[in-house]
Amino acid sequence: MSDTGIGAAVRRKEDARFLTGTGRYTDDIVRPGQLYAHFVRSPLAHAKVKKIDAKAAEKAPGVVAVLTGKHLADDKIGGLPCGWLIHNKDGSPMNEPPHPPLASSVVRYVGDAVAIVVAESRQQAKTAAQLVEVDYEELRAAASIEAGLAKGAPQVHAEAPGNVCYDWELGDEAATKAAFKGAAHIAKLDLVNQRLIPNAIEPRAAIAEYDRASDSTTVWTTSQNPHVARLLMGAFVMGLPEHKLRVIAPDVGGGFGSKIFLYAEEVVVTWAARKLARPVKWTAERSESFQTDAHGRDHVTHAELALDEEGKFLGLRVDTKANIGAYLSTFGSSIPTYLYATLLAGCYTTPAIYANVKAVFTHTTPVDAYRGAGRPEAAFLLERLVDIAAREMGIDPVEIRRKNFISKFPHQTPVALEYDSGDYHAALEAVLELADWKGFEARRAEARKRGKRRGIGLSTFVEACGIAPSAVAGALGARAGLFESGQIRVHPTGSVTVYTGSHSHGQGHETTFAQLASEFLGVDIDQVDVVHGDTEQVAFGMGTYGSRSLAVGGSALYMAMQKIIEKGTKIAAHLMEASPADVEFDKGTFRVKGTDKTKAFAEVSLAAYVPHNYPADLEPGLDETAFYDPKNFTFPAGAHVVEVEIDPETGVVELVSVACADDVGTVINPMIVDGQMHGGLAQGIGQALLEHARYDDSGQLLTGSYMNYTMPRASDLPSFKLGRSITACTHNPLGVKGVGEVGSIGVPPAVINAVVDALADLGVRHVDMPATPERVWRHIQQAQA
Ligand code: MCN
Repeated sequence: MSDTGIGAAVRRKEDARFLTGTGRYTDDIVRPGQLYAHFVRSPLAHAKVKKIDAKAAEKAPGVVAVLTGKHLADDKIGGLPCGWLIHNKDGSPMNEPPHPPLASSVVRYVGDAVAIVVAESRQQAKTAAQLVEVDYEELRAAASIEAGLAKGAPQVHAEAPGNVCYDWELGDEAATKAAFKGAAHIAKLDLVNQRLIPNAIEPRAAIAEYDRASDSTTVWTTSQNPHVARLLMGAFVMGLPEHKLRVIAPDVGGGFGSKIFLYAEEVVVTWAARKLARPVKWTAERSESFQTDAHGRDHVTHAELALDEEGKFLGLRVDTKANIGAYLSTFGSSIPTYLYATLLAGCYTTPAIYANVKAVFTHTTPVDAYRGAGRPEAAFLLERLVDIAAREMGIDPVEIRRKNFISKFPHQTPVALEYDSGDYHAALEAVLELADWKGFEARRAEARKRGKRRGIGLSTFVEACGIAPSAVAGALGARAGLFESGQIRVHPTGSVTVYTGSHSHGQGHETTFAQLASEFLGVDIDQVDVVHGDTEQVAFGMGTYGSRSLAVGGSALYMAMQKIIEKGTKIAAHLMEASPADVEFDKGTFRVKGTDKTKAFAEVSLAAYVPHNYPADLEPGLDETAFYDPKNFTFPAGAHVVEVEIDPETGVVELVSVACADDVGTVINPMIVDGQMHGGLAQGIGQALLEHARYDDSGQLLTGSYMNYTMPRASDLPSFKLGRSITACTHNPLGVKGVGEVGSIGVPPAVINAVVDALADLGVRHVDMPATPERVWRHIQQAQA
C-alpha cells in the first residue's frame, strides 16, 4: 500500500476548499443581468384552479414576467418523465399520469407550483408573488395510503382509478403458499415504515442562461446526475438538442438521494431564461425544501415468516402498500419494487418468497429515493420479523440468524438477485465481540438497579448497490442505461485529470478517485485533479445514487487507466528499444523486465505530446476513456448491535452503544468509509428514533420546519464502534462494494429490536418508528394497564 493509494486514510482534498469558504455552489453563481424566480405554490392539497390573476403582480416593482402553466403549454413544454416503467401483475403497464411542471387546472399537493414571478431581485419576486391571485376550489384530499385506497376516496388522477399506480408482484406465490402449509410456526407483523424528509444542508437551486449567439443554454443546478438532467430536460421535456444544453452541477451540499431527480423548478427556470433571454435563478427556501424535495419511505406492510420447528425459515410473504405521492417522481416507481422486494431474502436461505406491492397516489409530495431507498424498508421488515419469530419460538436471536445464514456463494435468491460474495457469519461474530454481547445481561441488571430498562438489538442485513447491468435493468423496465464513464487525461508533464460521470456531493470522490490514480499510475496525489458534474467536460455519466460511484464509476476509471498503461507501455518500449511484451509498469515506472532500464511515467507522457522520437504506429497523446457496465449489483452486508436504555417514567430512549461490522468490499479510504458510516448511521438512527413527516387529513404538512421535524443531532448519538469484515466483490476489477447507504439500512431494525428487547417482559411485541418518548411511554402504559 502506498501512502496515498488504496487503503490509505488520505485527508479529503476537497475539504481545503470547503473549509476556507471557497466552495462554489449553485447559489454562488452570478450571471450578468440575472433575474430571480419565485414560485407561487398551492396552499391546498387538492383543488381546482379556476383562475390565476397576475395583473397586480405584473405591475409590482421590478417584475419582469409572471408565467403560468398556460404559457408553458403554449410553448409546448412537456411533463416530467418517470424513468422506470413497472408492470402490473397482469402484465399491463403502470398508470402514468402527466406531471406538468406548473399545474394549470388541478393542484395535487401543498407546494404544487402554479406560476412563477420573475423579477430583478429575489425580494421583489417574493413580494410580487403574494399579489398573484389564484382562485382555488378546494376538493377533498387523500393524504395517506389508507385514505387513498378507501372506498369513495378522492381521485388524485383520472388516469389512475382507485389511486393505484401499480399492483406488482415478485416471487413464487404458489411455492410460498405451499411452504406456509408445512410450517411449525408463523410469525406475523404489521408495520409502518414512516415517511421521511431528506434534509441536505444546501437547499435545491438552479440558474439558467441562454446564449442567443450560439442558441445554447447553460443550467447550473444542485443535481446528483447532471447528464441525466440534461437528457430528460433536453430530449423529453423541452425538445432541445443535447449539444445545445449544458448542465453543470457545481459543488452540491448534500443530496441523500433527493437531488437525483429532474424537478419542475429546473425545467421552469430553464424555459423562463430562454423565453426572457436573461439568466434566471431560483433558490429554495427551507420550507420549500420540506414541501417539494421528494420524500422517502412511507410503506404500510403486513408480513409473515414461516418456520419449521427448528427455526429454519421456510417461506416469507409480504404485502406492502407504498405511498408514491401526488405524481411519479423520476425514479419513484422503482423504489418500492426493484430496490425493495428484491432484498427480501436478506442474508437468509429462505427458499420461497412472495411479495405484492401496491403503489398508491395520494395528495402529498412525491416519494422517491432517500438514502437506502427501498433497502432500509426491506431490512427493517425482515430483521423485525426474525426477532419476533425468535422470541415467539424461544430461540436466541443470534442462533436463529446463524441457523438461516447463506454461507455458499454465489447464491441465487428467490427474489431475482444473485449474491456474489459475503461472509455473514464472520460479520456477526465480529460485531458480537465488538459489542460485548456476552456481557449484556450484567449491564441490564446494573441498569435495572438505576431504574432503567436496558435492551439489546441485533440486525444482520445485506443490501444491493452499484446498480447494475443495463441489460437486466432495461428488461425490468428501466428507461436508462446504468453504466458509468471515466476518462483519464495525462498531461505532458505527467499530471493527471480524472473525469467521471458520477457526482460527489459530500462523499469525497475528489480524494478517493485521486487515490485510484495514485495507486494504479503511481502519480503523486497532488498531481491529480478530479472533474465531475459538467456535461461539457465529462463525456457522459449516469450520476450518483445507489452507492454506485466507486463500484461503477471507479471501475470505469480503472479500465481507462489500463488503457493508459497499455499505450504508455508501447511508448516506453519504443523509447527503451525493447518489445512491449518485455516492459512492465509498476509504481509510476516502466521497466524492461529484469534490467535497470526504466522510463518514468512523466517521461513517457512527455513523449506522447512531444513525439519527436515516437512509435510510427501509435497516435500521439495520452488520454483514454472507458465506459463500464457492471455485471451485477454489489452486495454490501453487515451486522449491527445497538444497546439502549429506556426511562420508564418518560419513555425517553437513550442510545448507549452502536457497534457495526460491515463488509463494503476492498476499502479505498478507511477514513472516508468511516465518515460514510457515521452519516448513514445518523440518518438511520434519525428514522428509528426521531424523524416522521406527517400530514393532517386535509393534506397539510404538519412537519414542514425544524420546529416540528426532528433531525438527529450530535448529542443524540453515541460514539460509534466501527468494525469491518471484508470480502471482495468478485465481478468488478477493484473488488469494491458500496458504503454510502449501509448505515441507514442496517441500524434502524437494530435500534427497534433493542427498544422492544427493553420492553419485552412487559409484553410489548413491536414498536413502530420513530420510537419517540411519547410512543414508547404509551406502549409502557398500555402494557402495564
Ligand atoms: N469508498 C471507499 N471504499 C469502499 C466504498 C466506498 O473508499 N469500499 C468511498 C468512495 O470512493 C466514496 C465514498 O466512499 O468516496 C462513497 O462511495 P459509494 O459507496 O460508492 O457511494 P457514492 O459515492 O455513490 O455516494 C452515494 C451514496 C448515497 S446513495 C447517498 S444517498 C449518500 C451517500 O452516498 N448521500 C450522501 N453518502 C453521502 N454523503 C454525503 N456527505 N452527502 C450525501 O448526500
